Amino acid sequence: MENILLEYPYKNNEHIALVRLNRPKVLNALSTDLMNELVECMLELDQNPSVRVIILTGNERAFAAGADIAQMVTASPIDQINDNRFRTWEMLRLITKPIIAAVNGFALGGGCELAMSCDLIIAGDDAKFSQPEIKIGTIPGAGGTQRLTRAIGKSKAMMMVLTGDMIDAETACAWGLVAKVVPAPTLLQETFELAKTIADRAPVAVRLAKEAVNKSFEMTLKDGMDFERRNFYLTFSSLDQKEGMKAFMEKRSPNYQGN
Ligand code: CO8
Repeated sequence: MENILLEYPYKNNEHIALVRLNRPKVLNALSTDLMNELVECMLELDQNPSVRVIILTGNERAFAAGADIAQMVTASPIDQINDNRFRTWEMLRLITKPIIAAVNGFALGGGCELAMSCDLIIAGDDAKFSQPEIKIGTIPGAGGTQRLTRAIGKSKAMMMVLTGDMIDAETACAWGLVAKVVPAPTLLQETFELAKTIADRAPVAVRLAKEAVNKSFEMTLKDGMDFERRNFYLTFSSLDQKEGMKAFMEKRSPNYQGN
């Protein structure tokens, strides 16, 4: 893999993997090759029973400055259909383990959309978010008009999508796009601490909870409540639920095995 780097186990923690976008010369522009490698890596990590949380990051300057414009500049719609590049983006939805986007620097266009495809975003205080496609004569294509609108509401999403202008990390947090802002140099350490906390929770329940929250984007409230109830019942078939409640009653820490 040339375009991404995998650190696993991350900081000697076998439950946590760090995936780094690695095209620094072009601010991690998301080429087809990069997206293919990213999805392949994510699917493998999802299959690894030891991995409980995945961190996705870029570098200090950029999480990712968007889809690779060089690949699109002369592309026809048919080229894009044949390239089938959205297939990889769709496949990210198959990952069952939590993915935390750790964003320093630019998260623009497809970069912002990739961060939003993760389960939550932690931002360094120098992070910048935008959907700048309008400035280059197109519109978001990987969820920018949909996920952003759900995250920050119609009026603010319209402002971002129609102007293409950037917002800073504090604004992104105040608007609900980002879960937490931390000093940029501490981004990976802070994200690691969060990942460890999630990795300490019952893994089966974590997966079912992720699935249920994501369903809230796709279902009516009634259907979502039904879905949640079924996943709630399902947790009672796990040994981890027995261990979690027993440990509480015995006033000790639970020891979850992920089954
Ligand atoms: N694609 C290709 N190359 C890029 C990209 C990009 N998105 N962004 C930056 N680069 C390259 C630059 O061309 C430059 O290369 P070189 O050194 O060879 O000239 C290098 O990265 C460094 O960039 P700059 O010199 O421009 O650095 P600055 O600090 O001056 O500016 C910016 C940084 C503001 C981030 C600027 O680079 C910029 O505006 N980049 C483009 C941002 C953009 O428009 N992104 C949206 C792209 S379209 C998109 O994402 C649609 C998604 C659709 C779904 C995905 C389908 C696959």
